[in-house]
This record gives sequence, C-alpha cells and structure tokens, in this order.
Amino acid sequence: MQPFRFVHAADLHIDSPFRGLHDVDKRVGERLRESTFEAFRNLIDLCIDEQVDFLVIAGDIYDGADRSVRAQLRFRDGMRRLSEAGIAAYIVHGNHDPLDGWLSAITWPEGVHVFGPEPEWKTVELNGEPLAAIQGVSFPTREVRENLVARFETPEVNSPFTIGLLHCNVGGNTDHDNYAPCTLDDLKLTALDYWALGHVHTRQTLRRQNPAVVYPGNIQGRHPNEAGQRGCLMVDVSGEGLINTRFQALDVVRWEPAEVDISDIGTLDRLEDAIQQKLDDLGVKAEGRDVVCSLSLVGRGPLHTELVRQGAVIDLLTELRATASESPWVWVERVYDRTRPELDLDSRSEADDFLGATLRRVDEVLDDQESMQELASVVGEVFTGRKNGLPAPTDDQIRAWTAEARWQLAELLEPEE
Ligand SMILES: [Mn+2]
Repeated sequence: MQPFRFVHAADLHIDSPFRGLHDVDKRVGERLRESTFEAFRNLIDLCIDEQVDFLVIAGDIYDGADRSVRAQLRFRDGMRRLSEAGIAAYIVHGNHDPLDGWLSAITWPEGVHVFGPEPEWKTVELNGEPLAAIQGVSFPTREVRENLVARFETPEVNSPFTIGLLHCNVGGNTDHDNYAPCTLDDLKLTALDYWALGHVHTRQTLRRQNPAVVYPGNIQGRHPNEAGQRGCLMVDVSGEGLINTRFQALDVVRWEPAEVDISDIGTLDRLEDAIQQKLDDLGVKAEGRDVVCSLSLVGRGPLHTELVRQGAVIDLLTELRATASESPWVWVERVYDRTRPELDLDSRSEADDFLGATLRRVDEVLDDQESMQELASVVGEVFTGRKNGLPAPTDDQIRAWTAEARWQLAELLEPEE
C-alpha cells in the first residue's frame, strides 16, 4: 500500500462564548472569544503546510446547535482553503452540533464530505488508487443514547486501510455526557484500522494499533479544567500499514494552574515577586501564547494571617491583573487561598490542654484500624446512600480528609491573634 498522512481533529467548538470572563476583563474576553477561530485557522494551516492527504473531524465543530453564522462562514472559509490546496475533509457532527440544529444553506467546496445520520463508506484516492476508506455517522439529534458502533459495517470496499469516524463516549467517561456510549471491546471487534473519535476533550490513546482508538482532545481549552496544550493528531500510515501519531498544538490561549508555596515567604511584597516569577515561567512555557492562570497559594507560614484578612486575596488579584502586560500576557483568573497557619501540630499535640487532647484523639483514630473502619462506614454512607449512589471513598481519601479535619480543628480551637 502507499504510505499516507492525515490529520485527526475533533471538538473544535468554534465560537465558544466564554461568557463569564468577558465581564471581568474585556481584553481577555475578546481574545478568548477569538481563540476558537484562531485555533481552527491553525488547524487548516497545519494541513496545508504539512501537505497531508486528508483531514477528519470527529464532531462538535460548532459550540451550539444554533450555530452562529460567523462560525459557519469561518468554517466554510477554512474548508475552501483546504479544497484549493487539494486536501479532502471528512466530517461528522456530534452532540453540540447535531444534524437537526439550525444550519445555514452553505455550499461546501469540492472535496468536503459531511456524513449523514446513516453510516456510509467514502474512499480516498491518490493517483487513481485507493488510499483509505472512511466510514462515519453524524448525530441526528443532541441526545443519542444508542451505541452507534453497532451500525458500522465491515468494509466491503477494497481498501488497504479503514477509518471509523465517530463522536462517542467510550467506557462511560463520567466527565462527559454519556452520548453514543460504547466500549473499547465494541471498537476492537470491528475490522477497522483506526477509530478517529471525538467527544472527550482530553487527548487519549485508548489503543495503539489493530485498531488504533484515539481521542485527539479539543483544539482550544475553554476553562480551567481544560488546562495544558490542546491540538490535533498528525497520523502517518506506513507502507506496511503501521500507524504513528504525533500531537500538534493548535491552541492560542492556554489555561494553566499554578501553585505558590508561602512557607519560605515572609512578606506580601516577596509573595508578589514569587507569584510574578511563576507567571513569567508560565508565559515562557506557553511559547508566545496567552495564558489564563488559576493560582493556588499553598503551604504553611506567617503570611496565612495576612491572606485570611477580609479582601486580601481580592486585593492581591487586582494588583496582579494590573501588572499584566501586552499580548502575550499571563492573566490570573482566580486566586485560591489554600494556605495554613504556622502551627506546629506535632508539638501542639503534646500540650496538656484541650487542643492537645483533641489532636491526640485524632491521631489515635488514624492509628486504630477499627476506628478507621467505623469512620469509613459513616463517611461512606454519605456517598453510597440511596440518593447519591456514588462509589464509596477510598481509604486514602478518608485519611486525607481526616488529616484536613485535624488542621481545621486546630485552627478553630486556637484562633490566631
Ligand atoms: Mn465536545
């Protein structure tokens, strides 16, 4: 077979609104509003620069079923550029942009194929010979509860390589709506070579070969839980049919968490310096992209007393935002104060007073298996109870909460001056 190269992208969410941040900072809000458009442009540039043979997009091209006209026109423009470069595109729709959503009458340029609600095969050819065959299916409506993999057919077509293009939730990923649920086994049982999936926004290779099962993740992070690099996969298929995938970043604004430890910091101005240093590092790491940072202050130290004062964290946040530079900027979205007072719990637990006795009692519980089991059953009930039906917390979780409760007790019983 002929070796070839294609790009696998998904979850473009073009024209995501980023509503909350617009109210906070107009400049940041506008930049974010443009970010999904720019990441999409980067995707098209990449396909053209690398002269790939074709592009597959596994759903959620638009953010809303009522796709904005602007998003549709910009998407069409991208498809046009691809078409002019002689690169074909194969597209399915997902739960964010199902077929029954509002759609302008758009004429797709030559070489663009949008799959409908029934699976069908399309063959990609190069120099008059089949390169690969692609089967895809689009979400007819938002809430697809059916396992769509069952509808994919064994290839009848004479093709050396086959690709399944689908928006779905493999293995009941609870971070995402359980639309088009299926299992990894369902996908393994098909006679396809590569499952180009969409829906899960964090990049994941569920299987490398026979078949490869891959989520490329979304192309632009949209909130703190979509931190780090975002992009697509460049897939090379060798003459022997071996698959090699390479991640390519496409995002233009990056979401990053950061932590600053107050343990060795004595004054507020030194804290500000330490934070600034951390933000500079994030800027360097983002290689020219803008960064939205969620900052956590952690550790134990004298500054805790200052930080818990009313309005202190807000003041700090305002100050940090005021010093933000021109693009590329690092903008602090939120400051979480997770600091602790400078209490030495070990020596404190030796004291002959109420707090000392309380801390010793907690230590006894932590050391005693029977007490821990009792605690686990009481706490576990909150999770596994009839209304919640969640899995019981692990022993490690319970130990961590107990340690946390020990700190909270210490703070309550020994308020600082
Ligand atoms: Mn999505």
